[in-house]
Amino acid sequence: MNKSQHRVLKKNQNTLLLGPTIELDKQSIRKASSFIALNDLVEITKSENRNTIKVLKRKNCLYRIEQSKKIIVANVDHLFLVVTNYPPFNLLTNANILARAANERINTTIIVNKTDLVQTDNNFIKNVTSLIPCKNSVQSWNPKILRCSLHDEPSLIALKTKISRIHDKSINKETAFVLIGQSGVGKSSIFNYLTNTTLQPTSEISAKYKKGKHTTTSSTSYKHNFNNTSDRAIYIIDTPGIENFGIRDLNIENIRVCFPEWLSLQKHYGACKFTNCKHLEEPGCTVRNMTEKTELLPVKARETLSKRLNLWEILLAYFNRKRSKRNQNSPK
Ligand SMILES: Nc1nc2c(ncn2[C@@H]2O[C@H](COP(=O)(O)OP(=O)(O)OP(=O)(O)O)[C@@H](O)[C@H]2O)c(=O)[nH]1
Ligand SMILES: [Mg+2]
Ligand SMILES: [Zn+2]
Repeated sequence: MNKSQHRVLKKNQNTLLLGPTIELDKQSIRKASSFIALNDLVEITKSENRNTIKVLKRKNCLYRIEQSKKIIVANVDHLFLVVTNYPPFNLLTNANILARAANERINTTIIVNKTDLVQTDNNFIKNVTSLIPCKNSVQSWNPKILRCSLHDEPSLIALKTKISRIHDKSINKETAFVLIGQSGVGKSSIFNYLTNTTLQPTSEISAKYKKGKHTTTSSTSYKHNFNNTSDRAIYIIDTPGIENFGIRDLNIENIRVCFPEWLSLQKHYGACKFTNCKHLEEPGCTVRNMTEKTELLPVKARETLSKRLNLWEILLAYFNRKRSKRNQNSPK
C-alpha cells in the first residue's frame, strides 16, 4: 500500500487535477467527484486493485445554498471579494458572500476593481464601505477595502504586496487565495495578472444587458512560488461569476456576527430596551436612536451607521422572505 497527500487543483465530472499529479482510474474520479471540493487536501491510498481517496479535515468551506448546497472551494486562507460598479453592484449578493465568509471565519479583503471607470467612483466606494463593520467595534472579523484597476500598475503591485505579506505571516507553508464576485467584475483579469499567465479567458461586459457574460465556467487553482522559495507556495483560485449567493441555512444570529457594532454601541450607550431587539421599529432601541438623535454622534458617523442599518434591514428582509417561502412550501 502506498499513501500520498495531494491538493485538488481542478475538478469536474470527468477530471480531477491534483498537485502533485497522480494517475487515477475513471471510476475513482467519478466516485470522488461527489464528495471532493476544489482545494481540498486529500490522502490517496493506492493498492493493487483499488484506490481510496480520503478528504482531510477542512479548515473552512465556502458554499452557497439555493435549491441545493454548492461548495465553491474549501480551505480558504484569504478571500478576495471583487466588486465594481460596471456591471452594476448587487449589494445583497455581496453581503451574502461576506456573511458566509464571516461565519466560516475566512479572512477577507474587498477589492474594488475598475477604479479607472467613472461608474466606480468615490461615491460608489462609500457604498461598498457599508459592507464592513464600523470602526471601533469589538470584532475579530474585519475585512479591508483595496482599490484596484487593471490600468493602474501601482494598485496591482499593492495587491501583490498584500498577498506576499499575508503569505509571509502565515504559519502554513501553503496559502490559498480565492477570487470571488459577480460576473464581469474582473476576477479572471486579476488572476491572469497575479499568475503572470493568460490561462483564464476574459470577455467584455455585455453593452446591451450591462452584465458579465459568465466567461469562467469552472474554478481553476494555480500554484505559484511567489517569492521563488521552493518549499512555500501560494494558490490563486479563480471562480465563476455569482449572481445569487444563497445563505438560507444561516439564521439571524449568524447575521449579527457581521454587525459587531450593534454590541459595541449598546456597550457604550446602554442596551436596547428589548434583549432580542432587531433594531427595526422597537421602542427604546439604542442603535436606531444613534442615527436619529443628532446630538449623539457626528454627522459622518451617523451617515455610516445609517448605511449599516440599511444593509441590516435588507438582510433581515431576505431572511423573512426566505421564511415565508419555506412556510408556503411546507405541507398544510
Ligand atoms: N476598465 C477596466 N476594465 C477591466 C478591469 N478589470 C477587468 N476589466 C475588463 O472587464 C471585463 C470582464 O473581466 P473578466 O476578468 O472576464 O471578469 P470575471 O469577473 O472573470 O467574469 P466571469 O468569468 O464572467 O465571472 C473584461 O473586458 C476586462 O478586460 C479594470 O480594472 N478596468
Ligand atoms: Mg472569469
Ligand atoms: Zn435595538
